Amino acid sequence: MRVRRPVAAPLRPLGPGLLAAVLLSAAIPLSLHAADTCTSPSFDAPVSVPVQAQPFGIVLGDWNRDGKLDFAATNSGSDTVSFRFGNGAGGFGGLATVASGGTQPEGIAVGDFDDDGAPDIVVANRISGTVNFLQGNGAGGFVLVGASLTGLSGATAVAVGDFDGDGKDDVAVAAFGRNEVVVYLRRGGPFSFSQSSTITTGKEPTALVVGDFDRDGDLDIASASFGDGNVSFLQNDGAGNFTEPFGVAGRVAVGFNPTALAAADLDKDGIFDLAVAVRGGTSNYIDVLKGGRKPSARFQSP
Ligand SMILES: [Ca+2]
Ligand SMILES: [Ca+2]
Ligand SMILES: [Ca+2]
Ligand SMILES: [Ca+2]
Repeated sequence: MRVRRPVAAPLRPLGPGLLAAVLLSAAIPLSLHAADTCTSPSFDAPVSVPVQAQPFGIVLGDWNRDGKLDFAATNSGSDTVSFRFGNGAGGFGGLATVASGGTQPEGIAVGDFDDDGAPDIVVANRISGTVNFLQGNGAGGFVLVGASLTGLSGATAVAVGDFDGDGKDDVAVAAFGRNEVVVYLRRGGPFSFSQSSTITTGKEPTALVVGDFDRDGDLDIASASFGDGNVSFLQNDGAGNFTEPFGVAGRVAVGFNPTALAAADLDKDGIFDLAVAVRGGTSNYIDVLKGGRKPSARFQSP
């Protein structure tokens, strides 16, 4: 099915995280519990929280571990990441700005890459084709880590999951310019990774989302390809090695220029579904792809 955008709001250049939030708000009723009688969900006027030039991606986390959600945003025009700290009432104060380690940071995700329990940040720098890490100290401070992942032409999206089940967070990168998703497993010390899989996807992968889409207990990846308008299912063998089991035939067409993905069990059948933001032409819709049952784990056409 297709969920039309409920209002004719112009699309601003939102980052993947923001767009994912929009996706889910469009797809899921906003009632939080049975007693909620809200029938016409609405939002107050926005409160603008300054960051730096051309913010693109955003991720939420509790950077200073005070129990209140904070955010981090990539600033694609200033090659930095901005951290702002929540007051628990929807306001954000404080400001820390850290270099992204490359040029035109876009994708951003959170993980713990040094096993200290404090959240760290991973950033995809599109023009430099690098993925860089910002180490959190658990008190709201972040420093750019020297080690990086390189050679990732057009790195535009990152996703984090423990793909091999060893308790250490691993990283998947969408390399837009290579038409590939590259998976790295953390091995050894802090911020040390080994490449495990390189999977050719559709043209220009631009968004990733992680979930156990085939329900076999390990984390899989869905990848949206901007250039040819489809979504690939990338299956984990449980050891962090990925393949596209149904190949080109298993890709689901979603329309011109998908830009963002979100995964949740939207129809409450116990299987992850996908919501896909489609930007191209006059599309202006969100595709909802229902997850299929085993053995065919591909997503169903919208
Ligand atoms: Ca906090
Ligand atoms: Ca950490
Ligand atoms: Ca792992
Ligand atoms: Ca799985």
